[in-house]
Amino acid sequence: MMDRLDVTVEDLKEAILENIKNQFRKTIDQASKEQIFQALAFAVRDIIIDQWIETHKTYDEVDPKTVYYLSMEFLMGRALGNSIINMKVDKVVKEVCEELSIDLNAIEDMEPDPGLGNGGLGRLAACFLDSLSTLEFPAYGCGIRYRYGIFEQKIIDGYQVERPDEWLKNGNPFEVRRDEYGVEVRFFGDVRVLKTPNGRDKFIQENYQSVKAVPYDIPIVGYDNNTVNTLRLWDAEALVKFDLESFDRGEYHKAVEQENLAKSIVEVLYPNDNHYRGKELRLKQQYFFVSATVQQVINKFKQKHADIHELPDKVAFHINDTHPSLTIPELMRILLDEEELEWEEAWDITTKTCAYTNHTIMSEALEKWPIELLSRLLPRIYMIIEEINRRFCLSLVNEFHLDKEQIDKMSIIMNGQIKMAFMCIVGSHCVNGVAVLHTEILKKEELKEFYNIYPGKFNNKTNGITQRRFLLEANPKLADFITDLIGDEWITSLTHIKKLDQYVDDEQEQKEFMKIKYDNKVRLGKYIKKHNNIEVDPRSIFDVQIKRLHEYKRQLMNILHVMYLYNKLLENPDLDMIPRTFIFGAKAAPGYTRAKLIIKLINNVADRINNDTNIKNKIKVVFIENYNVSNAEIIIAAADVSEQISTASKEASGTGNMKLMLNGAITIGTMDGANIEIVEEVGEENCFIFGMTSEEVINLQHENSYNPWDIYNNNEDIRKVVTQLINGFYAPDDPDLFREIYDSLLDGYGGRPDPYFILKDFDSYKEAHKKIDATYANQRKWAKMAMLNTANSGKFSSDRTILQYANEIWKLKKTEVIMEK
Ligand code: T68
Repeated sequence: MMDRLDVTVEDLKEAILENIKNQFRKTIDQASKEQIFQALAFAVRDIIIDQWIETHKTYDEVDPKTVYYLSMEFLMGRALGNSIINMKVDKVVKEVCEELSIDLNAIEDMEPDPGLGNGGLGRLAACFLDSLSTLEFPAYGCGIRYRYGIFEQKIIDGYQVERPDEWLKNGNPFEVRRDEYGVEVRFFGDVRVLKTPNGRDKFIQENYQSVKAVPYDIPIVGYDNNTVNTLRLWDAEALVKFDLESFDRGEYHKAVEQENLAKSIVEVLYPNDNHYRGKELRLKQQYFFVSATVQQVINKFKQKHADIHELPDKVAFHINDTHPSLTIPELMRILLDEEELEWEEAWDITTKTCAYTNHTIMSEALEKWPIELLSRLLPRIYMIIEEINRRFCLSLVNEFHLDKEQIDKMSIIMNGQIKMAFMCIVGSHCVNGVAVLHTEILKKEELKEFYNIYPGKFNNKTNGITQRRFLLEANPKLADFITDLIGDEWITSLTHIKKLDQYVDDEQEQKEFMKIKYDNKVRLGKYIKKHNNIEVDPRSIFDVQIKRLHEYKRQLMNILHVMYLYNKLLENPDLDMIPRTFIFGAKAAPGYTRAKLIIKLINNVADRINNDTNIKNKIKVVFIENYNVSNAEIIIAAADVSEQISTASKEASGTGNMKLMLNGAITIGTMDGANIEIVEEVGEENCFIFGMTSEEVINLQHENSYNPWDIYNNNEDIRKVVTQLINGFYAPDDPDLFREIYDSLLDGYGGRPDPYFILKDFDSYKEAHKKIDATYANQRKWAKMAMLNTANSGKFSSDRTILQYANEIWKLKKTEVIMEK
């Protein structure tokens, strides 16, 4: 057998055997699974490499405009299986594995899951890279090669315990170190201003510390084409390696300092999502990878172009949330201090080159760096930010005729802090939100003052996900089923999946669809048995909430509802209900104590319920340890119900909602983020929508009239559940264990009632769950609804999102790569 890349079974087999021999001095029978993984990964990399080289040769010749997607996070998930699928060598690989008696799944499980991200924002960046390559757009992902990614979560005695994620322990077969592209990045020191003979100010940074940034490139394989783009992750090294000269000059101290600086910068990913903590090291990380990227891009640009004014025609910098916002002053620094442009020209180039995506409206997530810190760490950058702000405030007076109060509200620098989102808006030509509702809230509430003066800058780009990883790879049975019915165009053009519509009433196809779901539930059941030692029944409803643990995402409301159901079953063990398996997967930020306590609560509830034989297995609760991209792929394929229950207005978009919908799970959700657009596509009758709208939430917040005690006093079911948090029902040895949660529901925070309105939405949540039960009883109805969810998920492909970014923001042209034979 031979495929379109001319990879034959014989060639691949030989490559694997050679790799095992040369790298490990073994035969295949002697090799460990880890070694076979390495051998296969290197063989696959060798197949990728020719297309990778050809892609960059093409870019070199065509010189197309290229996007540099700057992100502190890329939550890639495993590369091996994905590359095999995107290169369409999966059949060849399978055959080779059969011939060599290799269990491919077991081998794929040997690959560490590169977790260089926290959650939605990092995974979105990864989906975007897949779509950019598949759509043949010239692109780089630019980020940090963290030694340690997101921590590995252990559950010990019901508590989350964090372990370091040593993903690079055995090396990374997919990365290539590119020493030749190393650049220097400078921190600290002073800025001296010199007057040049022609009267210009020249700014010289002195007494600085510096590190060398060295890129490691990772290939991003497009689906069924020859495009292989690059994820460029920067590593830090000491610039002065204990050289004798510095010893002689008595600079031993400095050499050690630079060594430590380099080591610490790339050491670890900050494990907070939707939360800002003003840590110096975090700011160093941000400037480190931003400066390295911008410097290297300018170097490359200048090799081909004499006129720096053409930069916006060839380069787009995309700022993924404010974390890489220093792109703006760093580009200004290079244009002013190195290219010696005038401020106005430099500013024109910068704003035309940069665009910014906002991912949150929650105030605790907005980055505001203290002046003291930023000006000490990055003295020249701070001067530039001050000048950006001075000119911006001047324009508010002269162009927009605003008064002092209005200007104070909008000033980038205020009260000793620098507001990074404001700088991004001022310094970019384009600002986007990630779902229609989110963008509207930005324009009308959160950033309305900016929208008023720059209405043309704001636009929406609803998030998307890649169907290649989250259907084709994660759910091969459903993928085959779909392809058999309607062909395989959906793989690169997800709107075609709408053709499934014609089968949703077909009893035979409904049965087949449900059989596939059942098989996927059996697969997840085995995973749960292995990891949690819990038996789950694949005939029960698999009700799934998988996402970071955050109060606004309301895992607490979910578990309170489970507690309520359990109370009903204790009252009446014969209660007529379809058995339900509640599945949770969530990491809490290590410093977020309340989130960790909610994990403990879920696990205590699980323990009690799973071991209660009185309730006849009608409820099971499973907390899946260490939720990550790899186990997400197994969970998503097996879900019947998708919990998307954030307090309306708080979830910017959500993307898990899209992955689950695509796999035929039905959403129970609030009218928040992209849920609204999901409802629009699939119809409200094919979801279970409940709770306050964002308008109601925002109004109630403004009125400040919410009183959870009224609900508590008037609703017996709620009172019982809430009381169980403090009467030892779920913590007999320590009845006060969950008191903090009890207090948060009733008394809220520092005198303000619970801003997530859990008790307020509880009843309508409960009703929505009742409807789920009744609907599932009618298997044909359920099957139809589930199929309609899959059929109407076409809008939520990241291919659609990326096409919009490419056409409307970055102005990229598709650049086809043709392989020379
Ligand atoms: C998420 N944000 C949004 N942030 O919460 C989610 N934050 O609604 C949206 O779908 C997704 O972005 C993609 O747009 C995050 O995931 C973070 O992870 C994060 C990390 C560091 C600092 C702040």
